[in-house]
Amino acid sequence: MARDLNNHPSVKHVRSRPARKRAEVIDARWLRKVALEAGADDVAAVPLSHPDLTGERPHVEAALPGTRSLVSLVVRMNRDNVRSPARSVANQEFHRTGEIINEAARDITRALQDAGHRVINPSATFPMEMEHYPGRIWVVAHKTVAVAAGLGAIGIHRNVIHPRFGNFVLLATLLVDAEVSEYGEKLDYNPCLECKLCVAACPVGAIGKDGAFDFRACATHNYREFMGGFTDWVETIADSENGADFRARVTDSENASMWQSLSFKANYKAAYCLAVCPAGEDVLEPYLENRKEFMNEVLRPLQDKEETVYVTPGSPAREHVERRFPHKKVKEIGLRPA
Ligand code: B12
Ligand code: SF4
Repeated sequence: MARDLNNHPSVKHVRSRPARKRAEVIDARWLRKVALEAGADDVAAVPLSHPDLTGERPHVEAALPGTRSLVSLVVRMNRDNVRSPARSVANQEFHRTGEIINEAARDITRALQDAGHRVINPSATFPMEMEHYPGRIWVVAHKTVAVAAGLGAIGIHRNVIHPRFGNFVLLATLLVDAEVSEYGEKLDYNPCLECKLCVAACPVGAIGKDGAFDFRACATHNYREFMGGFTDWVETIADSENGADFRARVTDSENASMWQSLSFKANYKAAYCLAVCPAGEDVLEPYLENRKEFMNEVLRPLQDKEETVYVTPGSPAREHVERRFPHKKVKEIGLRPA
């Protein structure tokens, strides 16, 4: 038989104090203040009923039943870190910004919880829901939410470009069970300049001039040390006859890089599309002032970089690297699952 809770000390204590008032509607100005104080550089909310979020709804409702609004967060990255041909510098910038946005999201979640709301902050980056791999592993699509909330628009390279900060931003989303007093409006223009520098920079030709995206090419090279590439690396170990055979297949440098990714955080091989993008009011000036110099300082060093580029056998990516970047070393790998 269930215990009579009326005599439980916790229940008596809760009933003896004044009832907490939960605001039915979250004040948008309060939310903005809390978000900026927590470390976000921009924030906007959007109702889950927004027509652009139809595809997100079942995933959001599964993660937090009763969600009414999504709160989109933006945290800036330091531009020249992202642009440096020393990719350890860029990766550190991605990872640190990821930590900052996750911390900010968690702090805002705490503030909303303390104000009486049910609220969650799915990871901005990793971890994700790996039991769904190779399907949709992310809880909520931050780009889709940010665009619906008016924090930017999708550029040719399929990343969100914030009107001021350009694409040098990471995104996060909070799911909350209440309405917000003011929602963001979609931008009425796209900050993308259609300059196609992202198309020219991508080592594997993943970005089409028309905005088409070769997911496989990007995931094979840029994500060499993430899910699919890592699984291929393990399979190479399993397939090798002995140490010498393994060394013939994978170089010491590649193994050291994998060790680094496993020990610290998984490192991207490129992200050159973000690095070269001149869009955004805070970013644009050097490109407008002298395009040639901008190309020489930002685009060319990434194009000229001698590096190993990972492709799947017979892929358009393989043909692209060999034709456009003959000084880069092509390495065929199997992306798992195939
Ligand atoms: C899946 C994913 C990827 C995938 C697919 C990319 C993509 N365009 O969707 C891969 C692994 C290729 C990837 C790469 C990168 N990503 Co990513 N990624 C995500 C993730 C988890 C979901 C993206 C999403 O919503 N996709 C669905 C819809 C909205 O995207 P879409 O562009 O309209 O559709 C594409 C996908 O469906 C893809 N696709 C096609 N078939 C398949 C099959 C599978 C299995 C998958 C997974 C995808 C896929 O191709 C479609 C056409 O473009 C988000 C984090 C999150 N939780 O939201 C980060 C995120 C989008 N990534 C981000 C970043 C920074 C990157 C990289 C620059 C990584 C890096 N640091 O090097 C590159 C950029 C590649 C590019 N030009 O798009 C940022 C973008 C920030 C911004 N300013 O917009 C996000 C928002 C993470 C964050 N917290 O900020 N990413
Ligand atoms: S590099 Fe140019 S074309 Fe590509 S997303 Fe940025 S502004 Fe648009």
